[in-house]
Amino acid sequence: MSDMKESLLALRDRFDKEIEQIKDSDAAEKMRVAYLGKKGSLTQVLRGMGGLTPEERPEVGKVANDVRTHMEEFLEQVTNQIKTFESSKKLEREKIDVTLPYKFNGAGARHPLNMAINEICDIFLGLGYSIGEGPEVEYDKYNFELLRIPEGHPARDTQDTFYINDNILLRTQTSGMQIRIMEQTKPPIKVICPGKVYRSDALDSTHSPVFHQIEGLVVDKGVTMGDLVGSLRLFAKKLFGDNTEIRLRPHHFPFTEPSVEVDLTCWSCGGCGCRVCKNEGWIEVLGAGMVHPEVLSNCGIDPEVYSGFAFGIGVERTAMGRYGIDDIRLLYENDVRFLEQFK
Ligand code: 2U9
Repeated sequence: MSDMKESLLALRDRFDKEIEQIKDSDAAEKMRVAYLGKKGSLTQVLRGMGGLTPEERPEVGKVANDVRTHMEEFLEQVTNQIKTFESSKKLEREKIDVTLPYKFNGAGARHPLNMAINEICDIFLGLGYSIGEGPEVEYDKYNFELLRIPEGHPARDTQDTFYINDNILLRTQTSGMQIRIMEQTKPPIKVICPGKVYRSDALDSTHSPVFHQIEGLVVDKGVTMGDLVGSLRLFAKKLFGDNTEIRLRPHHFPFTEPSVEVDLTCWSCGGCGCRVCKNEGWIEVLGAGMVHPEVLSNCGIDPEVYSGFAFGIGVERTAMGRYGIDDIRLLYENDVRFLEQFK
């Protein structure tokens, strides 16, 4: 028994001498493995406990535990000291002299798409709308079903998208958010929903599989087509100038009735006809209509009591017109030579 106790105390002395020499945390870790690890010296000595009598075991066991605790505590203390020392050395090495002269690389600029989104949102905020944002990964129900686009409807082809599974997809319009708002809020509702939308389209100079929309929704008692026309007219004038007029053409959307496509006076020629408007004098910018009564009731709003209008603005198209950009791809390439022009 005394042999084992001696071995343990000798081991502890050896440990104490060795740990004095430690200079970094790697060496401390090596020591921990060498003494306390599975194949470490202390473990080796303890293996000999099998040969002790039951009376001897508690006494040797206590010495062994004391030695182990001593080693663990000592190692922890030394490791902490080393870490503090190492991190203060690192901080010293990384010290930055903020008084050194620097090279100014110039301030960045907002992306034209964000500029257009901000400009459009500001106009509607000024008209008393609030802003709602929702998920880009959307349930089929919110993107299609509740908007009167059931499975097999032709609009599913024109708005083909990327499916996560049968029920979940990348949204093709931000309308899902407006549906959620209608489900959760009692009218009056006056909201715009800006955001990224996805369609299974090939990239060319006017199309992109990812683009941005701002959709608006107003629901209240007695909302009419006249309110829609007045609001869009005001919006067009604020965005493109006081001389801008709007023109409505009948159209069809499953979620609005009646539905219209809305043209604005050409921002390039003011309506006389030019290359930009293909000599029409008008440019199509958005779609709109009165919210279909079935869409209202799908969301728990009584169409006998309430009515509403909705509109959708393509941000890319608006930004391209507003800032004279002739290829949609320029908006996604992030070429600094292009972006710098918007400073
Ligand atoms: C609800 C009900 C109706 C939103 C609308 C349009 C017409 C429209 C296009 C504009 C350019 C899509 O990005 S684009 O290609 N949108 O023409 N959007 S009405 O109607 C709604 C929205 C929400 C609950």
